[in-house]
Amino acid sequence: MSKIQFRHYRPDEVVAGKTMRGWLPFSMSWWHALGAAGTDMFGGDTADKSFGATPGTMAHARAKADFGFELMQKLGIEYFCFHDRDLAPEAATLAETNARLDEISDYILAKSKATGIKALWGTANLFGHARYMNGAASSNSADVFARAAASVKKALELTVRLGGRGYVFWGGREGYDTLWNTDTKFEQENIAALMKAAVAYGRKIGFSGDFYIEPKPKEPAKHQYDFDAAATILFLKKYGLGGDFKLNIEANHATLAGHTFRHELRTAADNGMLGSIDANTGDALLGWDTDEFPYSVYDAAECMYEVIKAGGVTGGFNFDAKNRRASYTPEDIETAFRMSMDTFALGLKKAAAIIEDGRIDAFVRDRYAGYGSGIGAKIRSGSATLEELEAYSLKSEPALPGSGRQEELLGVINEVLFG
Ligand code: XUL
Ligand code: CO
Repeated sequence: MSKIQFRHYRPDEVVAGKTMRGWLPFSMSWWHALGAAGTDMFGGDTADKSFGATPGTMAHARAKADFGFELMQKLGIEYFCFHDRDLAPEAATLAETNARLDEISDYILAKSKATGIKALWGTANLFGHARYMNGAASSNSADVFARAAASVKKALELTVRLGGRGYVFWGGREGYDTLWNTDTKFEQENIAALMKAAVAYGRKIGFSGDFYIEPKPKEPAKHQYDFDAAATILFLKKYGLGGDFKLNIEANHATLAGHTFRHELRTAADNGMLGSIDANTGDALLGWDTDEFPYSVYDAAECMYEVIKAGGVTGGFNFDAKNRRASYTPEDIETAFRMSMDTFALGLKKAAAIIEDGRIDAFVRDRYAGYGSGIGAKIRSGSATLEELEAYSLKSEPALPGSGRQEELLGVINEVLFG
């Protein structure tokens, strides 16, 4: 029994015109909650995630599902995310692997029907097996490409079967370590080809949700093609995938790219591509993907401000987060979820309060007021020529633009957040 209880998360409470549950479709990640057991580069598992069964067996796959559904029910979480590999261990052949996935998805589907808990999104693990050492769709081996495509096909079928809202591509090894052995254009064309084939097959089997790319700049590859939201959007538009794809923005990936989480959310939203969120956080002092449970109310308020402005996400908030190595008990898992769900609930309330307060939005609106009439309106309409703008400028020198008032606005935010 966790000592942390919800103080802010009330699923049916209406905030900014929608219930908390509507703004925050929370999701459990199968790989972290039911898989990650504390192993790091320097030591093995600290947590026991056998759930009373032998790891690597189908009995263990079922035991994980049992624990996962119990946890989600206890927390009021209505969605889960999965890789094919999280659900059942890989077998010696593809046919056998697929049979295992059929078996476990029967088991999960029965639980889903009984509880109403569904998949938020599914994906294929195209980075763990040795065959993917040079990437999956970006591999130099056409046989590996074909095998990756077969896994995407199966993972799409599982996603549809388990009611998934979305399907994710995270290109862990879709990148390069040295340009001396890599044809980057060739590889990206192949990635686009696999995505196009996935869209065609997904639509054929009745998948009506969004496909997502989850940007990440590095780790495990030194350079990953889906570096950040901007690079990913360019790729999607270049290959004509923009209609079927949106982005799954992960907080820790944003900071790895040298951006803030909020920057990535804004970039996605500006382009109509804010699909889903992998809710976690990194550590400011560590330069890698620590996948911590998010706890910063400030960051959550910034996130929810962007989400409210965008009208919400079409996907959800997947806790792509794991307990710290030294927090190894089952109680710690439940506590982590409660703490982070409450962080986002409070962040939502605070973001709504910032909007309600109105000072920030009014300031931003007024900051661009010069574009409301005269030469500014002409620029906005796209009809101002360089000759015209020169003639205008010859008449008078521009005054300094208005002060950005950054410190004042930060004070306003502190006041709304903390009183
Ligand atoms: C890795 C990561 C993945 C994706 C799904 O950094 O975030 O777990 O979310 O493949
Ligand atoms: Co993720």
